[in-house]
Amino acid sequence: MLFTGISAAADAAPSKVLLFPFTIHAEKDLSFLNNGIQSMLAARLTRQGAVEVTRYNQPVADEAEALRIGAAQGATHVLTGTLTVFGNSVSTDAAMIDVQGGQAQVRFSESGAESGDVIRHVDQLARQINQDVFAVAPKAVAASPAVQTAKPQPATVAAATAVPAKTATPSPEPTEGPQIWKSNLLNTSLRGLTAGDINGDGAVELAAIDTGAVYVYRRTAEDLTQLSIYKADRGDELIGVDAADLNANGKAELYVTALAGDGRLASFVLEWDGSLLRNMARDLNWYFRVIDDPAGRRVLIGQQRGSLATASAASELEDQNRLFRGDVVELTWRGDQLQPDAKLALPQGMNVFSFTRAEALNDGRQVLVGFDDNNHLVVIGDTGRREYKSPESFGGSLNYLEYPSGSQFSANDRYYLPLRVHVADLDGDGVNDIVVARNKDQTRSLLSRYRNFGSGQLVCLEWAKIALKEKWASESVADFVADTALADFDGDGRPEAAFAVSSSGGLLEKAQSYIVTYKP
Ligand SMILES: [Ca+2]
Ligand SMILES: [Ca+2]
Ligand SMILES: [Ca+2]
Ligand SMILES: [Ca+2]
Repeated sequence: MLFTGISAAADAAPSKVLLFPFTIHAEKDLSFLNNGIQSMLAARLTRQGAVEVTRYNQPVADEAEALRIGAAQGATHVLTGTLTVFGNSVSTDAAMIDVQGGQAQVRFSESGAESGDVIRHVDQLARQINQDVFAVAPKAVAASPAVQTAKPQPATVAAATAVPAKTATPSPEPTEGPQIWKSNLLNTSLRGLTAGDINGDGAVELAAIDTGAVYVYRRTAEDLTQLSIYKADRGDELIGVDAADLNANGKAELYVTALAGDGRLASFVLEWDGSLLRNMARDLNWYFRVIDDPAGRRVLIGQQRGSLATASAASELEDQNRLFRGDVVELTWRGDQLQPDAKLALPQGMNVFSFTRAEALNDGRQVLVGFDDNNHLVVIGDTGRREYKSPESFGGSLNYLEYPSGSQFSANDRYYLPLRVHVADLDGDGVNDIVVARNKDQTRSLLSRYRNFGSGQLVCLEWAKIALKEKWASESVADFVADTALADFDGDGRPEAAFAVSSSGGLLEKAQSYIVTYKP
């Protein structure tokens, strides 16, 4: 990987902290905790132009080894620690060592009676380092724009579309091909996937839906651990799931779009209450989607569903349009009510599911990127003009809404919901990437009735002056990619991609799914 030789921050000679994964002594595998610890420490210690934090992704045997690596990497400080968990008791020990002098400037040792105390310890550790090493009073830390106050995780999740990596901090990762993690097989057909810190422990969880339930999983070294399940009301069909911590309590809510048996929307919102997913709101006539706004904030948008009860003699297109009624609006909480707020200016024919908004062309402008009815990627500029349409198609889902057919041959037609488009800098080169799934099928139109997918893959694209060029693609998997999500699963400050692979669910096919995380 190449770096520009001189960074703007070099004049101020910032401190460079090399942060090592904590060594964890425990009866069970708690390595996932490192994600949370590292993101918390990085978020709390980083100060623009003054303190740079780089994560090293290999644990070290002792402080001497950490010092050797730190010196080789040009770090001014190394930060190492251990976490010891026995039953319910937990002990956190850490050292912040000055590389030049080889002396510990902070030695931290705390114990607690429950595993949640780790978060408090890490918070104290960061505060002590800021005070004793960088002479920053706690108040000044909170006021610094470079430091996220209190909750590190929402910031990490928000990084899913932001444009970071403008610093010259060298990436600690070796560039040796993608890191791919695959879950065990799940005996259901997943149709939606999202990620966020759902239980507020500082680490990212996965949330997935099939038609009848919401599942929350923790990603462990080689498996998924199911933390919770929420069964939808009988007869309801789940359409989509998104995560965002809009009420800012450190726990991402799950915004679940659901269709009731009578054809109305019965969408709902869940939040973790410490032991289970609690319903915060229900029976809402909103299709939900979470996107990022120009400031990198997670924003909930929604659109209502029209009435399909009466079949009409109107044209097919009008019937299809009745699936989505009115404007796409931002939704915000007022008390315990979700209320429509600012309206989003969208070109004709786009609905709440068909786009994201980001600096996708890397020219400083926020543009809309989404799928047209034939699954071609389109880029819409601020004037509403289409600036680009991909010659080939991407996306493709088996998730559809039915509407009364204009044809005499069938009662209902299907509108296949578009897949997500993500914009983020996945490889950390300072240039935004566009990430989408590509499922290969025989019938490509969103309006055709039957579909079957033979293969699917994840594709990363980058704007190259006149067109989107393919930067990399995952290997193709049999079956299809049902949904995708971006989140920082390994806690290095940059998002990885996750996707759910489902069997197409033909008559003779057993419903099966698995989840993959993919780091290019
Ligand atoms: Ca979590
Ligand atoms: Ca929340
Ligand atoms: Ca990039
Ligand atoms: Ca990451």
